[in-house]
Amino acid sequence: MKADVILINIGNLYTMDGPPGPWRKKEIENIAPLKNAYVAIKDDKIMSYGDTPVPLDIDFDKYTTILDCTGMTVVPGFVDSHTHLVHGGSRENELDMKLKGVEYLEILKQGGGILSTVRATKEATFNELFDKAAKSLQIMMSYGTTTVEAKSGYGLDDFGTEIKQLEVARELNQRHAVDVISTFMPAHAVPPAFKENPNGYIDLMIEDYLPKVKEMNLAEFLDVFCEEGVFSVEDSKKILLAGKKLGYKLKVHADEIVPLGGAELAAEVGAVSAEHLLAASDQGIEDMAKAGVIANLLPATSFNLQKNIHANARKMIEAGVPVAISTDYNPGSSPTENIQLAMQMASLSLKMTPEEVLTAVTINGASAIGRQGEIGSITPGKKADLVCLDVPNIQYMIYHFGINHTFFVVKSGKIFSN
Ligand code: IZC
Ligand code: ZN
Repeated sequence: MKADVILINIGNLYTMDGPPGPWRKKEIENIAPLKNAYVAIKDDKIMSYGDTPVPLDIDFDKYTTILDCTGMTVVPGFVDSHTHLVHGGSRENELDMKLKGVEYLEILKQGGGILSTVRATKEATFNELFDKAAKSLQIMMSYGTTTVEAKSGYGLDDFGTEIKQLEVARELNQRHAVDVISTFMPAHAVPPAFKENPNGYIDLMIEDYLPKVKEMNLAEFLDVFCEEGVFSVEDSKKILLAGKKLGYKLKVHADEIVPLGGAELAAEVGAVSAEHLLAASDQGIEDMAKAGVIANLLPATSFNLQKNIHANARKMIEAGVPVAISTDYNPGSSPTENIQLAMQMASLSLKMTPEEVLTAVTINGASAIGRQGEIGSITPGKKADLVCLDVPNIQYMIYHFGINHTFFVVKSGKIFSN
Protein backbone atom coordinates (compact mmCIF):
# COMPACT_ATOMS: atom_id res chain seq x y z
CA MET A 1 0.00 0.00 0.00
CA LYS A 2 1.23 3.52 -0.78
CA ALA A 3 1.86 5.88 2.12
CA ASP A 4 1.02 9.60 1.99
CA VAL A 5 3.54 10.62 4.67
CA ILE A 6 6.52 8.73 6.08
CA LEU A 7 8.64 9.85 9.03
CA ILE A 8 12.05 8.17 8.86
CA ASN A 9 15.23 7.94 10.95
CA ILE A 10 13.33 8.81 14.14
CA GLY A 11 15.87 8.88 16.98
CA ASN A 12 13.36 7.75 19.63
CA LEU A 13 9.82 6.68 18.74
CA TYR A 14 7.38 6.30 21.64
CA THR A 15 4.32 4.66 20.07
CA MET A 16 2.46 3.93 23.35
CA ASP A 17 0.99 1.07 21.30
CA GLY A 18 -0.08 -1.74 23.60
CA PRO A 19 -2.83 -2.65 26.03
CA PRO A 20 -6.03 -0.57 25.91
CA GLY A 21 -6.00 2.54 28.10
CA PRO A 22 -5.94 3.79 30.71
CA TRP A 23 -2.47 2.65 31.78
CA ARG A 24 -1.28 2.07 35.31
CA LYS A 25 2.14 1.36 36.78
CA LYS A 26 2.48 -2.08 35.19
CA GLU A 27 1.94 -0.90 31.61
CA ILE A 28 4.13 2.19 32.13
CA GLU A 29 7.05 0.02 33.29
CA ASN A 30 7.09 -1.61 29.85
CA ILE A 31 7.50 1.62 27.89
CA ALA A 32 10.61 1.55 25.69
CA PRO A 33 11.30 3.69 22.63
CA LEU A 34 12.06 2.27 19.20
CA LYS A 35 15.41 3.54 17.89
CA ASN A 36 15.97 4.68 14.30
CA ALA A 37 12.31 4.09 13.56
CA TYR A 38 9.75 5.01 10.91
CA VAL A 39 6.02 5.81 10.93
CA ALA A 40 3.94 5.52 7.74
CA ILE A 41 0.63 7.38 7.34
CA LYS A 42 -2.19 6.79 4.85
CA ASP A 43 -4.94 9.41 4.60
CA ASP A 44 -5.72 10.42 8.19
CA LYS A 45 -4.64 7.13 9.79
CA ILE A 46 -1.47 5.44 11.03
CA MET A 47 -0.53 2.72 8.52
CA SER A 48 2.46 1.10 10.24
CA TYR A 49 5.64 1.74 12.21
CA GLY A 50 8.90 -0.08 12.79
CA ASP A 51 12.63 0.12 12.16
CA THR A 52 14.15 2.20 9.37
CA PRO A 53 14.73 1.29 6.54
CA VAL A 54 11.07 1.26 5.62
CA PRO A 55 9.96 -2.29 4.68
CA LEU A 56 9.50 -3.17 1.01
CA ASP A 57 5.73 -3.70 1.25
CA ILE A 58 5.24 0.01 1.87
CA ASP A 59 5.25 1.91 -1.42
CA PHE A 60 6.07 5.55 -1.84
CA ASP A 61 6.43 7.82 -4.84
CA LYS A 62 7.01 11.48 -5.63
CA TYR A 63 3.69 12.34 -4.02
CA THR A 64 4.70 10.85 -0.67
CA THR A 65 6.04 13.34 1.86
CA ILE A 66 9.17 11.98 3.52
CA LEU A 67 10.20 13.65 6.76
CA ASP A 68 13.68 13.04 8.13
CA CYS A 69 13.53 12.92 11.94
CA THR A 70 17.21 12.22 12.65
CA GLY A 71 18.02 13.03 16.27
CA MET A 72 14.38 13.76 17.11
CA THR A 73 11.77 12.18 19.36
CA VAL A 74 8.30 11.31 18.04
CA VAL A 75 5.33 10.75 20.38
CA PRO A 76 1.52 10.55 19.98
CA GLY A 77 -0.29 13.90 19.70
CA PHE A 78 -0.99 15.28 23.17
CA VAL A 79 -4.52 15.10 24.56
CA ASP A 80 -5.41 18.06 26.79
CA SER A 81 -8.30 16.41 28.62
CA HIS A 82 -9.34 19.29 30.92
CA THR A 83 -9.75 22.86 29.70
CA HIS A 84 -12.18 25.76 29.95
CA LEU A 85 -11.31 26.70 26.36
CA VAL A 86 -14.29 28.86 25.35
CA HIS A 87 -14.66 32.04 27.44
CA GLY A 88 -14.74 35.81 27.17
CA GLY A 89 -12.25 38.24 28.71
CA SER A 90 -9.32 37.65 31.04
CA ARG A 91 -8.62 38.12 34.74
CA GLU A 92 -5.21 39.76 35.03
CA ASN A 93 -6.93 42.41 37.17
CA GLU A 94 -7.03 39.76 39.96
CA LEU A 95 -3.25 39.36 40.00
CA ASP A 96 -2.62 42.15 42.51
CA MET A 97 -5.14 40.65 44.93
CA LYS A 98 -3.65 37.18 44.48
CA LEU A 99 -0.15 38.48 45.19
CA LYS A 100 -1.47 40.02 48.41
CA GLY A 101 -2.74 36.59 49.43
CA VAL A 102 -6.45 36.89 48.63
CA GLU A 103 -7.59 33.33 47.94
CA TYR A 104 -9.26 32.04 44.76
CA LEU A 105 -12.50 31.12 46.58
CA GLU A 106 -12.57 34.51 48.37
CA ILE A 107 -12.39 36.35 45.02
CA LEU A 108 -15.32 34.21 43.81
CA LYS A 109 -17.27 34.97 47.01
CA GLN A 110 -16.83 38.69 46.34
CA GLY A 111 -18.44 38.28 42.91
CA GLY A 112 -15.18 38.08 40.94
CA GLY A 113 -13.36 35.00 39.66
CA ILE A 114 -15.64 32.68 37.69
CA LEU A 115 -18.49 35.21 37.99
CA SER A 116 -16.41 37.90 36.28
CA THR A 117 -15.75 35.52 33.37
CA VAL A 118 -19.49 34.72 33.31
CA ARG A 119 -20.18 38.43 32.69
CA ALA A 120 -17.48 38.69 29.99
CA THR A 121 -18.69 35.51 28.25
CA LYS A 122 -22.27 36.75 28.23
CA GLU A 123 -21.17 40.02 26.61
CA ALA A 124 -19.04 38.36 23.93
CA THR A 125 -20.62 37.49 20.59
CA PHE A 126 -20.43 33.99 19.11
CA ASN A 127 -17.76 35.16 16.66
CA GLU A 128 -15.69 36.85 19.35
CA LEU A 129 -15.71 33.67 21.44
CA PHE A 130 -14.92 31.59 18.37
CA ASP A 131 -11.95 33.75 17.33
CA LYS A 132 -10.50 33.88 20.84
CA ALA A 133 -10.80 30.11 21.36
CA ALA A 134 -9.45 29.39 17.84
CA LYS A 135 -6.37 31.44 18.69
CA SER A 136 -5.90 29.37 21.85
CA LEU A 137 -6.31 26.14 19.88
CA GLN A 138 -3.61 27.37 17.54
CA ILE A 139 -1.26 27.93 20.48
CA MET A 140 -2.17 24.54 21.95
CA MET A 141 -1.40 22.85 18.66
CA SER A 142 1.95 24.60 18.41
CA TYR A 143 2.87 22.82 21.67
CA GLY A 144 1.78 19.45 20.28
CA THR A 145 -1.83 19.20 21.46
CA THR A 146 -4.07 17.52 18.89
CA THR A 147 -7.25 16.89 20.95
CA VAL A 148 -8.83 19.15 23.57
CA GLU A 149 -11.67 18.75 26.03
CA ALA A 150 -13.66 22.00 26.50
CA LYS A 151 -16.11 22.81 29.29
CA SER A 152 -19.00 25.23 29.38
CA GLY A 153 -19.77 26.87 32.73
CA TYR A 154 -19.55 30.59 32.02
CA GLY A 155 -23.27 31.08 31.43
CA LEU A 156 -24.70 29.31 34.48
CA ASP A 157 -28.38 30.34 34.77
CA ASP A 158 -28.03 32.33 31.54
CA PHE A 159 -28.71 29.13 29.63
CA GLY A 160 -28.31 30.86 26.25
CA THR A 161 -24.68 31.62 27.10
CA GLU A 162 -24.06 27.99 28.11
CA ILE A 163 -25.45 26.96 24.71
CA LYS A 164 -23.38 29.62 22.97
CA GLN A 165 -20.19 28.21 24.52
CA LEU A 166 -21.09 24.65 23.52
CA GLU A 167 -21.99 25.72 19.97
CA VAL A 168 -18.66 27.55 19.65
CA ALA A 169 -16.89 24.35 20.78
CA ARG A 170 -18.85 22.30 18.24
CA GLU A 171 -17.99 24.70 15.42
CA LEU A 172 -14.33 24.71 16.45
CA ASN A 173 -14.37 20.93 16.29
CA GLN A 174 -15.76 21.11 12.75
CA ARG A 175 -13.56 23.91 11.41
CA HIS A 176 -10.26 23.66 13.28
CA ALA A 177 -7.78 20.83 12.77
CA VAL A 178 -7.64 20.14 16.52
CA ASP A 179 -10.52 17.93 17.76
CA VAL A 180 -12.69 19.42 20.51
CA ILE A 181 -14.74 17.23 22.89
CA SER A 182 -17.45 19.04 24.86
CA THR A 183 -18.38 18.91 28.53
CA PHE A 184 -21.47 20.59 29.96
CA MET A 185 -20.71 22.35 33.26
CA PRO A 186 -23.54 24.61 34.40
CA ALA A 187 -22.63 23.54 37.96
CA HIS A 188 -19.45 25.64 37.85
CA ALA A 189 -20.68 28.23 40.40
CA VAL A 190 -23.94 29.21 42.08
CA PRO A 191 -25.30 32.15 40.08
CA PRO A 192 -25.87 35.35 42.14
CA ALA A 193 -29.64 35.22 41.51
CA PHE A 194 -29.74 31.85 43.32
CA LYS A 195 -27.43 32.78 46.20
CA GLU A 196 -30.23 32.40 48.74
CA ASN A 197 -31.77 29.43 46.91
CA PRO A 198 -29.04 27.15 45.50
CA ASN A 199 -31.49 24.23 45.48
CA GLY A 200 -33.61 26.15 43.03
CA TYR A 201 -30.64 26.29 40.65
CA ILE A 202 -29.92 22.59 41.13
CA ASP A 203 -33.53 21.74 40.27
CA LEU A 204 -33.40 24.01 37.22
CA MET A 205 -30.26 22.26 35.94
CA ILE A 206 -31.65 18.78 36.56
CA GLU A 207 -35.14 19.37 35.21
CA ASP A 208 -34.41 21.72 32.35
CA TYR A 209 -30.77 22.24 31.28
CA LEU A 210 -29.41 18.70 31.42
CA PRO A 211 -32.15 17.12 29.27
CA LYS A 212 -32.08 20.01 26.78
CA VAL A 213 -28.32 19.89 26.18
CA LYS A 214 -28.48 16.11 25.85
CA GLU A 215 -31.30 16.39 23.34
CA MET A 216 -29.33 18.95 21.33
CA ASN A 217 -26.38 16.54 21.41
CA LEU A 218 -24.07 19.37 22.48
CA ALA A 219 -22.04 17.60 25.15
CA GLU A 220 -20.79 14.13 25.91
CA PHE A 221 -19.61 14.75 29.48
CA LEU A 222 -21.08 16.44 32.56
CA ASP A 223 -18.80 18.07 35.15
CA VAL A 224 -19.50 19.64 38.57
CA PHE A 225 -17.28 21.96 40.67
CA CYS A 226 -17.55 20.09 43.99
CA GLU A 227 -15.90 22.55 46.38
CA GLU A 228 -16.54 24.39 49.64
CA GLY A 229 -18.77 27.37 48.92
CA VAL A 230 -19.63 26.04 45.44
CA PHE A 231 -21.44 22.65 45.28
CA SER A 232 -21.40 20.26 48.26
CA VAL A 233 -20.77 16.53 47.86
CA GLU A 234 -24.48 15.90 48.32
CA ASP A 235 -25.51 18.49 45.71
CA SER A 236 -22.85 17.29 43.28
CA LYS A 237 -24.03 13.71 43.66
CA LYS A 238 -27.60 14.71 42.86
CA ILE A 239 -26.55 16.57 39.70
CA LEU A 240 -24.14 13.87 38.54
CA LEU A 241 -26.60 11.01 39.03
CA ALA A 242 -29.29 12.94 37.14
CA GLY A 243 -26.78 13.43 34.31
CA LYS A 244 -25.79 9.76 34.35
CA LYS A 245 -29.43 8.75 33.92
CA LEU A 246 -29.61 10.95 30.82
CA GLY A 247 -26.52 9.29 29.34
CA TYR A 248 -23.78 11.80 30.16
CA LYS A 249 -20.34 10.46 31.05
CA LEU A 250 -19.15 12.05 34.27
CA LYS A 251 -16.27 14.18 35.50
CA VAL A 252 -15.86 15.88 38.90
CA HIS A 253 -13.74 18.86 39.96
CA ALA A 254 -12.89 17.14 43.24
CA ASP A 255 -10.92 18.04 46.37
CA GLU A 256 -9.07 20.91 44.68
CA ILE A 257 -8.82 23.16 47.69
CA VAL A 258 -10.73 21.63 50.63
CA PRO A 259 -10.84 17.85 51.37
CA LEU A 260 -14.59 17.38 50.99
CA GLY A 261 -14.69 13.77 49.77
CA GLY A 262 -14.88 14.53 46.05
CA ALA A 263 -12.61 11.62 45.15
CA GLU A 264 -14.90 9.22 47.03
CA LEU A 265 -17.87 10.74 45.21
CA ALA A 266 -16.22 10.31 41.79
CA ALA A 267 -15.74 6.62 42.56
CA GLU A 268 -19.27 6.23 43.91
CA VAL A 269 -20.99 7.72 40.85
CA GLY A 270 -18.70 5.92 38.40
CA ALA A 271 -17.05 9.03 36.95
CA VAL A 272 -14.58 8.61 34.09
CA SER A 273 -12.22 11.04 35.80
CA ALA A 274 -11.79 13.19 38.90
CA GLU A 275 -9.97 16.48 38.44
CA HIS A 276 -7.40 18.35 40.60
CA LEU A 277 -7.37 16.14 43.77
CA LEU A 278 -4.80 18.22 45.69
CA ALA A 279 -6.67 17.49 48.91
CA ALA A 280 -7.86 13.95 48.12
CA SER A 281 -7.97 11.61 51.12
CA ASP A 282 -6.29 8.19 51.29
CA GLN A 283 -9.76 6.61 51.27
CA GLY A 284 -10.64 8.64 48.17
CA ILE A 285 -7.52 7.44 46.38
CA GLU A 286 -8.29 3.84 47.32
CA ASP A 287 -11.88 4.20 46.12
CA MET A 288 -10.72 5.66 42.81
CA ALA A 289 -8.28 2.80 42.27
CA LYS A 290 -11.04 0.26 42.89
CA ALA A 291 -13.57 2.01 40.65
CA GLY A 292 -11.01 2.70 37.88
CA VAL A 293 -11.47 6.49 38.00
CA ILE A 294 -8.72 8.41 36.21
CA ALA A 295 -7.01 11.12 38.27
CA ASN A 296 -6.74 14.16 36.02
CA LEU A 297 -4.02 16.25 37.64
CA LEU A 298 -3.45 19.92 36.79
CA PRO A 299 -0.06 21.06 38.09
CA ALA A 300 -0.09 24.42 36.26
CA THR A 301 -3.13 25.31 38.38
CA SER A 302 -1.35 24.37 41.61
CA PHE A 303 1.50 26.64 40.54
CA ASN A 304 -0.89 29.49 39.71
CA LEU A 305 -2.73 29.20 43.04
CA GLN A 306 0.66 29.85 44.75
CA LYS A 307 -0.04 27.54 47.67
CA ASN A 308 2.85 25.20 47.18
CA ILE A 309 0.68 22.13 47.55
CA HIS A 310 0.36 19.47 44.92
CA ALA A 311 -1.71 16.42 44.15
CA ASN A 312 -0.09 13.31 45.58
CA ALA A 313 0.60 11.70 42.21
CA ARG A 314 3.09 9.21 43.66
CA LYS A 315 0.55 7.85 46.14
CA MET A 316 -2.08 7.61 43.38
CA ILE A 317 0.24 5.78 40.99
CA GLU A 318 1.39 3.38 43.72
CA ALA A 319 -2.27 2.74 44.63
CA GLY A 320 -3.05 1.79 41.03
CA VAL A 321 -4.91 4.94 39.97
CA PRO A 322 -4.35 5.85 36.30
CA VAL A 323 -3.12 9.45 36.01
CA ALA A 324 -3.77 12.01 33.25
CA ILE A 325 -2.23 15.50 33.09
CA SER A 326 -3.87 18.57 31.54
CA THR A 327 -3.36 22.31 31.35
CA ASP A 328 -6.76 23.26 32.88
CA TYR A 329 -6.48 26.24 30.51
CA ASN A 330 -8.85 28.86 31.98
CA PRO A 331 -8.76 32.61 32.61
CA GLY A 332 -8.61 32.33 36.42
CA SER A 333 -6.39 29.62 37.85
CA SER A 334 -4.47 28.44 34.78
CA PRO A 335 -4.14 30.96 31.96
CA THR A 336 -1.82 28.83 29.82
CA GLU A 337 -2.32 26.65 26.75
CA ASN A 338 1.15 25.13 27.09
CA ILE A 339 0.82 21.40 27.76
CA GLN A 340 4.60 20.93 27.69
CA LEU A 341 4.82 23.23 30.73
CA ALA A 342 2.13 21.18 32.50
CA MET A 343 4.17 18.05 31.68
CA GLN A 344 7.35 19.59 33.08
CA MET A 345 5.52 20.67 36.24
CA ALA A 346 4.00 17.20 36.60
CA SER A 347 7.50 15.80 36.68
CA LEU A 348 9.29 18.45 38.72
CA SER A 349 6.48 19.19 41.21
CA LEU A 350 4.51 15.93 41.34
CA LYS A 351 7.62 13.76 40.97
CA MET A 352 6.30 11.83 37.99
CA THR A 353 8.81 10.10 35.71
CA PRO A 354 8.99 11.23 32.05
CA GLU A 355 7.34 7.92 31.05
CA GLU A 356 4.48 8.50 33.51
CA VAL A 357 4.07 12.05 32.20
CA LEU A 358 4.04 10.90 28.58
CA THR A 359 1.39 8.30 29.42
CA ALA A 360 -0.64 10.96 31.20
CA VAL A 361 -0.94 13.20 28.11
CA THR A 362 -1.36 10.44 25.53
CA ILE A 363 -3.14 7.13 26.21
CA ASN A 364 -4.46 8.22 29.63
CA GLY A 365 -5.54 11.66 28.36
CA ALA A 366 -7.40 9.88 25.56
CA SER A 367 -8.97 7.53 28.11
CA ALA A 368 -10.11 10.51 30.22
CA ILE A 369 -12.28 11.61 27.29
CA GLY A 370 -13.32 8.10 26.24
CA ARG A 371 -11.22 8.15 23.05
CA GLN A 372 -8.59 5.47 23.84
CA GLY A 373 -9.78 3.42 20.86
CA GLU A 374 -9.10 6.21 18.34
CA ILE A 375 -6.23 8.35 19.64
CA GLY A 376 -3.56 8.42 22.36
CA SER A 377 -1.10 6.04 20.72
CA ILE A 378 0.66 5.49 17.41
CA THR A 379 -1.21 2.33 16.48
CA PRO A 380 -2.07 1.16 12.94
CA GLY A 381 -5.67 2.20 12.24
CA LYS A 382 -5.75 4.96 14.84
CA LYS A 383 -5.85 8.63 13.85
CA ALA A 384 -2.50 9.90 12.55
CA ASP A 385 -1.91 12.38 15.38
CA LEU A 386 1.70 12.77 16.42
CA VAL A 387 4.32 15.26 17.51
CA CYS A 388 7.93 15.42 16.41
CA LEU A 389 9.89 17.01 19.24
CA ASP A 390 13.33 18.49 18.62
CA VAL A 391 14.81 16.67 21.61
CA PRO A 392 17.12 13.64 21.79
CA ASN A 393 14.91 11.89 24.39
CA ILE A 394 11.87 12.53 26.60
CA GLN A 395 14.06 13.15 29.68
CA TYR A 396 15.51 16.16 27.85
CA MET A 397 12.00 17.42 27.04
CA ILE A 398 11.18 17.59 30.76
CA TYR A 399 14.59 18.92 31.81
CA HIS A 400 14.82 21.86 29.39
CA PHE A 401 11.68 23.56 30.63
CA GLY A 402 9.54 26.53 29.69
CA ILE A 403 10.26 26.50 25.95
CA ASN A 404 8.50 24.92 23.01
CA HIS A 405 10.19 21.71 21.81
CA THR A 406 7.78 21.04 18.93
CA PHE A 407 9.42 20.65 15.51
CA PHE A 408 6.24 19.70 13.70
CA VAL A 409 2.80 18.25 14.42
CA VAL A 410 0.85 15.74 12.35
CA LYS A 411 -2.91 16.01 12.91
CA SER A 412 -5.22 13.56 11.11
CA GLY A 413 -2.41 12.97 8.63
CA LYS A 414 -1.79 16.66 7.85
CA ILE A 415 1.55 18.25 8.65
CA PHE A 416 1.73 21.51 10.63
CA SER A 417 5.17 22.96 11.24
CA ASN A 418 5.95 25.58 13.85
O1 IZC B 1 -12.59 30.40 35.60
O2 IZC B 1 -11.73 30.05 37.56
N1 IZC B 1 -11.27 26.09 38.94
N2 IZC B 1 -12.99 26.55 37.70
C1 IZC B 1 -12.64 25.76 38.81
C2 IZC B 1 -12.02 27.25 37.25
C3 IZC B 1 -10.92 26.97 38.03
C4 IZC B 1 -12.10 28.18 36.10
C5 IZC B 1 -12.13 29.62 36.48
ZN1 ZN C 1 -11.22 23.09 35.62
